[in-house]
Amino acid sequence: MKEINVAVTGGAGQIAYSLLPRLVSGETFGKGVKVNLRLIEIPQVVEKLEGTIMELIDCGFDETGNLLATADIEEGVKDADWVLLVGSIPRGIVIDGKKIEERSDLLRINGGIFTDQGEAIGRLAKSDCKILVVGNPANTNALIGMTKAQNTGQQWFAMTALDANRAKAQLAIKAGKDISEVTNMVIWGNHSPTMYPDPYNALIAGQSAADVINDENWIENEYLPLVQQRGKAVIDARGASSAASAANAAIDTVKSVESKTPEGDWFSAAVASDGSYGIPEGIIFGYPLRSDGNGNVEIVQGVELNEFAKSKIEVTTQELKEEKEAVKDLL
Ligand code: NAX
Repeated sequence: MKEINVAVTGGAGQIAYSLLPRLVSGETFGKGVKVNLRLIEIPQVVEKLEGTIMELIDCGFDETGNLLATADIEEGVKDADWVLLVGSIPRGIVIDGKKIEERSDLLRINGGIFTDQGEAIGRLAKSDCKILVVGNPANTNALIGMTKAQNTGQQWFAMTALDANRAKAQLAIKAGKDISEVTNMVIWGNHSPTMYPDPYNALIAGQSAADVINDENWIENEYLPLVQQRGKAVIDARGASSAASAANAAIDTVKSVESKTPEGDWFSAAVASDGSYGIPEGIIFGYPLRSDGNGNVEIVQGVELNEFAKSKIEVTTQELKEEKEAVKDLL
């Protein structure tokens, strides 16, 4: 059986609890591929992972390979084919008597984590390793990790697939169509409330979703805030942040990278800007992407942006530039 090595940080967290079984069940990397899973946690929590490992064994999947729990990032990412960086410090945590509420404090604290993790990945993971950052602030964490990794064969992504799935679902509901008919969704920019979910280029049964819905007021004043604030709405309703849907989006992203993108479609994730669409280089930006199914992912070119889109993209670009400025000493 072919074997691959997959490392996941935040292994004892709530997203991981939904994510891990699906990584080793054959669903994500395919039937007949053994998945060796390394679960990485902070030292205070790493013992709990023994329970998670017991449960993964008890699932009895044919594709489950070696299972390892570690607090040592180097051991965790050595020879990794995929690294899913889920772990991070949440907003609201108290550190040294101070409640961490400001995005700038969050950026700095998490930035410190991603410095070490990025360096270890660059040095020890496989030279064609793919890295998906889920932990927030995902885009800027990915920027820090990628910068420290200094390994140009490796590919870094920040997750916007949850936003894209949310954005598709709301279009389908509004249009009264099946979600399977919604394609070509892209989340431009940052995984934050400034993101721009693009209903003009999204298609419903091959036609612009905005044309199908034909309600500009709804799109601009209801749809965008609904998608942008969906994470908060879930927290308010559930008393905890999105976990099953976030895990599902991480799996969607891995599958989208690993398999050939259907003709004419694209998928959504944030990658290092190469200047496409006038976005400055040196930030991790949500783009429409295509994969050839052999590990090569490219930014789709030539997507038309109307004035509304351009104004929204300007705002999210500005936010990413400011985030970069806030962590510039870590880069
Ligand atoms: P939890 O707080 O349940 O779990 C996080 C886990 O990470 C904890 O067990 C913690 O001990 C661990 N951790 C912290 N620092 C670590 C380190 N240096 N190395 C290894 N593990 C470490 O959070 P959960 O609900 O699982 O969410 C995880 C992250 O995903 C958060 O940052 C959250 O904001 C982010 N999200 C990102 C989304 C996206 O679309 N990109 C959506 C969902 C989610 O909000």
